[in-house]
Amino acid sequence: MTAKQYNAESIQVLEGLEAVRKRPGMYIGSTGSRGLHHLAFEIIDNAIDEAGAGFCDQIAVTINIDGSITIVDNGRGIPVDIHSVKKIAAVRLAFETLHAGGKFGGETYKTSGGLHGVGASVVNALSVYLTVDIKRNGKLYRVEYVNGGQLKSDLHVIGKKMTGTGTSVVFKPDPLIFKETTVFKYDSLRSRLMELSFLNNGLTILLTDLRGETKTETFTSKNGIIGFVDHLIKLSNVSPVHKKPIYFQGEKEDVVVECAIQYNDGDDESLHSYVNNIPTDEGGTHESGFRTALTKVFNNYGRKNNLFKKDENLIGDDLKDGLTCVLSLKVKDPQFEGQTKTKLSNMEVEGIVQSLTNEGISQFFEQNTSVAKDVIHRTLTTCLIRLAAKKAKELKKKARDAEVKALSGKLAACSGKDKTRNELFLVEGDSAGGSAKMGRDRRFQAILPLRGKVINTYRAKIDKVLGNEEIRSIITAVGSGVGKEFDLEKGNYARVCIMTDADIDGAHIRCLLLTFFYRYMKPLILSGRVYIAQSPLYKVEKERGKIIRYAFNDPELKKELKELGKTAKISRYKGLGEMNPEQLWETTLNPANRRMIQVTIDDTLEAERKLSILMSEQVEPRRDFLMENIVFTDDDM
Ligand code: 0RA
Repeated sequence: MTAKQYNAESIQVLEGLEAVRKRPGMYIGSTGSRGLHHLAFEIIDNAIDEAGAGFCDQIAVTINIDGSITIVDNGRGIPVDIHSVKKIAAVRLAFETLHAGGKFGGETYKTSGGLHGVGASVVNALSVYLTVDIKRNGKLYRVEYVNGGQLKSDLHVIGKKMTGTGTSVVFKPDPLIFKETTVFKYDSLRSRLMELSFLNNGLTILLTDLRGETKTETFTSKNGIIGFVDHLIKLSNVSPVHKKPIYFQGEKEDVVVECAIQYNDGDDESLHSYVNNIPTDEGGTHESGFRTALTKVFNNYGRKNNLFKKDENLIGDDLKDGLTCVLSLKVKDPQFEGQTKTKLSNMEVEGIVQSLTNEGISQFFEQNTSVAKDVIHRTLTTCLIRLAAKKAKELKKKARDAEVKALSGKLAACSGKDKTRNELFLVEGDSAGGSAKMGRDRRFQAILPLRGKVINTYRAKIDKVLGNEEIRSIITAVGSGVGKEFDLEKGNYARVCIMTDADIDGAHIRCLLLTFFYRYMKPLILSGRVYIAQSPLYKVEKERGKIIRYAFNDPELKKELKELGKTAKISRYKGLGEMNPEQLWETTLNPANRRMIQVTIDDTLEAERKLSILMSEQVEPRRDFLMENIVFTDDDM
């Protein structure tokens, strides 16, 4: 640059671009790999805008050996005429001035993309070199910059008698700015370029990588966003439920809407929305207007054509399962909000999209009745599944409520709410149950009398087990559920105590209950919450009841008799029912005196073996086991 070019204008330009170099993050988000690719997308988006305006149908992106990148389009060529006020070429204004008043002068394009719309000057400011070649007016022009936007050669003609028009921009990101990496990733460029080719019908995009072995791909979508939907469906391994995709486009108050929809047999929703080619991952007003209209149109069509039974009605969620959709908008002055600034917030867009969608799909359905039927049936399936699940849930709740109600007639609940203290006693028989109800400490002890025979759960099928009334009462009272769904956390009690008579029937019932817990509520045993209540076998009285002692077994009885002497008249309890409430409290319920045995399983395999002997249908091994392991008194025999 010669000294005379340093006028006030060029000093201003350099100050502007210097600001970008000082705080690049402010302009491109980050100086990592993402920011690096933003540079390329910024230039690509300018070419896309030229295509969107209808003047360009080919864009070529080439990653060069030196790490620079070239973007060529066959558009009109950036204007080269001298600006009347600024006295420099228009192309120079675009590459040297920050926020050059929209893209290349305000009203040129109806809508324009650009990731941040920061402009070509930011790319220039962050490059070690940047060259623009323009074919226009039959000439080839060139302007060159180095070291962050410093003019190396002003716009000059390098070729004459040229045919065609277009623009080529080549730049190499500055490693002083992009310290992490200056390497363009082929795949990052590839996926965005493919997306752009789908979004801009009729546009062909070439991607070439000259680093290493030359690689080239061409992206052309003759079907626009219909091709996009097709591509998405093929990627996700599902099958469409109708052959022809739903498609409509429309324009209202300067908002252009284009949409393609295809329903498939999958469960997921895949909705991709764009505003001016920018993905709106967080949705926004356009998506909500679209969904509202979609639900309304489907319901109207279904009802009008008698596809619904009278109380059937689709809700928004019913339309999501199996939906693959691309919604692309062109909006003049898009406003973005949200975490990642990808949520459209223009309020006027909601109603516009809603009415265009309404019209577009209604019309499409009218002309494609078999597609309409297939689509409505697909969404109706989701609707019916939702209604069935709701009904099942209601029935389940109803059944549970009935169970709790039935139980309330049997269970004497405790008044305290402390689940870490409360105890449930499963008591054999109604009369002992009655005494226990009266004798307990009702603040923390609950009593469930067991009336009938408890089912043998060792061999019975699960539905039979769960159909047994006594078992159901126990499950409901314990409150943790059963089997695979057992959840210890949900339980109502810190202890579940089995309280049966000290005879062979009592032993049998105890065995059946333990088998049930072992099979269907194993964590209850493993967490040490199952107990066996011990009640005394003998009462030893002296001096007309002034002295009362209890013996839990024969050795204890002998000991008491030794202490109290021969005059003590002895009584043997035949069952729990013979004890009055006070005695039952004193001997069996009162935590201060009672002798409870905690049920443990030291060896689950051994427990399995014992259970199989006890519960087997073969009588012999069971009798042998019982004879070996249970001590009977004379009365039992
Ligand atoms: C404004 C006006 C005209 C062309 C362009 C912008 C333009 C910009 C870019 C950026 C990349 N490629 C581009 N191609 C064209 C021309 C207006 C006219 O010819 O009348």
